[in-house]
Amino acid sequence: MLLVLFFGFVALCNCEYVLIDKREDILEPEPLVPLPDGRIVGGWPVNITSHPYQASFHNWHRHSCGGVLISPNWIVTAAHCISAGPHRYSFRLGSHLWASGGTILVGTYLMRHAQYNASTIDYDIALVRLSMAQSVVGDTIGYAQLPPEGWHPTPGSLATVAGWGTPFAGGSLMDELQEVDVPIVSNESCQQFYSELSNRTGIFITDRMVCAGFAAGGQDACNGDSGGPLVVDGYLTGIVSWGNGCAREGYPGVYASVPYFVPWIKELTGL
Ligand code: 4AZ
Repeated sequence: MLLVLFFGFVALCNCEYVLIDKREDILEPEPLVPLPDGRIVGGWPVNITSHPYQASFHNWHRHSCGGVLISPNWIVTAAHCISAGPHRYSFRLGSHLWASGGTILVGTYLMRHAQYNASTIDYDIALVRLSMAQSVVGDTIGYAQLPPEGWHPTPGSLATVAGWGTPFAGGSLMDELQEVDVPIVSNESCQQFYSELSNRTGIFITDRMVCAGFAAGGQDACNGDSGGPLVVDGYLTGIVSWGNGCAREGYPGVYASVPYFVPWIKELTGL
């Protein structure tokens, strides 16, 4: 019944996001495409001051994804990181350790992009409105900078991705924040890398995605890094989304394209 109401609501309001509140807890989470795990592969530990906008997104008090603080009231993350209402989630900011330090925030509204599609991993972006405004704290908590409209990363330019993802299949999360540098790959060549997989799975590289990685692999984001930041020239450029495994030769990491979503983010947040 609630399910019917919910979909009716979505259909009627033609809204740009799906507001997930407690009522929708009864929705079955859509199955995610099984993705191999790993971590920030080939990276190094960093202090939070290198990424003061980096949040650890907790599900029942355990790190499950990354998140990015973009203003006093808003965190950006991946849509696939959210499958229930806000009561089970919290965010740690201002610490290079996901399990301690800094400060804990909670969200009042979780907004997955209305066009998010779990089968194609398209529109894999979500906004979280915080229950209380978070101001800048020294050099440990700050806001990521959104790119100006029309800006796009140049293929080949170096991007930095950060997170607490696990080190290998079946491994544990990293205690300390890690980062790694990976070059931006054009969507055209990324689609070529993924062509066989695309034909097999129906998951294509869309305009809502940006890719980064070395052709030979070796450095990449991985499971548990999802929702976290990819930064180019000081601009938030991507949100960790998916990939065929991690750091594999011929398979760049795939990110939600922040330049594509800047108008959507501005519209919803009023930034
Ligand atoms: C994941 O499962 C995931 N190598 C994130 C990023 C990548 C792969 C998997 C990219 O969250």
